[in-house]
Amino acid sequence: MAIGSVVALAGGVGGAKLTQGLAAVLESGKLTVVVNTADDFEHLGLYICPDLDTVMYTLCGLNNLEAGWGLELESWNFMEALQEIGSETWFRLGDRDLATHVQRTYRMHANDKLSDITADFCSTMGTDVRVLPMSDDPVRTIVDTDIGPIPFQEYFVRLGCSPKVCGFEFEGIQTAVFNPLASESFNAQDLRAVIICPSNPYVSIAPILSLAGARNQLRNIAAPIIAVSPIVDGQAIKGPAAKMMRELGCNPSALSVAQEYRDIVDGFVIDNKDAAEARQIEEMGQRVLVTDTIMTSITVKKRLANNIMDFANEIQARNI
Ligand code: FO1
Repeated sequence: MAIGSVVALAGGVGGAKLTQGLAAVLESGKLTVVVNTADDFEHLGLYICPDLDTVMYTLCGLNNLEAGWGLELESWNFMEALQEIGSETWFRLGDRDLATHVQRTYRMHANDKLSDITADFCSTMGTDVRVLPMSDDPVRTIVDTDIGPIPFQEYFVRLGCSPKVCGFEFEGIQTAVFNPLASESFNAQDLRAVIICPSNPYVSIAPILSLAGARNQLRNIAAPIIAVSPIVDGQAIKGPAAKMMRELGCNPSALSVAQEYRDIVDGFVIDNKDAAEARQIEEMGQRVLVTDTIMTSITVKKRLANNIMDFANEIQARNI
């Protein structure tokens, strides 16, 4: 059993899987997950937080494995009824998942903070992991593409990531405040490691690191910061990260991801398939762990989480 607290930065599915492994190997109550909220949007009057919900549902063992988002044991009566009355149906909200969005929207209208609503959901759904939105203020990713700027969910779901990407904007990032609870967790006396999960570096992790003060705070903490590559063998494990990299003129590789994080990361975790890239990453000043990073079962998730914590201890011991 690992002693001390750990903070993970996460986006959707890849991040959620690693947090599940970490939650299983760390002491109860010692994991904080800071989650990207720049994918959030208002749809049909509802406040939708895809990454927060994916992390929360996964940690509670309630996630829909088949879809990769939403709740297990889902039914789709609401969507069918929407279709019958000629409403938009490109973004699919399951009947059970709908309850989360309705309750969240209801509480947001009553001026409750997203952090408090998320904490209440986590406690009622059954996890002691502290799941924190990166900010209580709205930040929205706009994808700059060859056909113009597109709000993130329209790009991702409605257009199936087909437009060619030329950049990203995070609307609201200048005024949004980095969640003070996240900031506090970086300063915890017993902090053992900060882990950047295998999430999309451009649209999941970059919004978190772009909040005023977040990147600087990370540069100054004593505990090791370890990132896990979301790219394995030139492919994203899930999602459009590799396609985005190619379109931005960057080779899709673990090495390219390591370069994105070079100013903050002490250790970088790559898959066995990318072992040949280890030397170049080490030459950039990062320590490298080569291991199995494809999380196909809870056993692999736990093994990866344990390997990352051992790696963090090793880095810490050498830095003392
Ligand atoms: N992703 C899809 O590809 N299609 C959907 O219809 C869809 C619905 C959806 C509903 C609720 C939710 O929380 C997530 C949903 N997602 C859907 C996933 C999500 O939009 C993306 O995977 C993330 O934003 C990227 O991390």
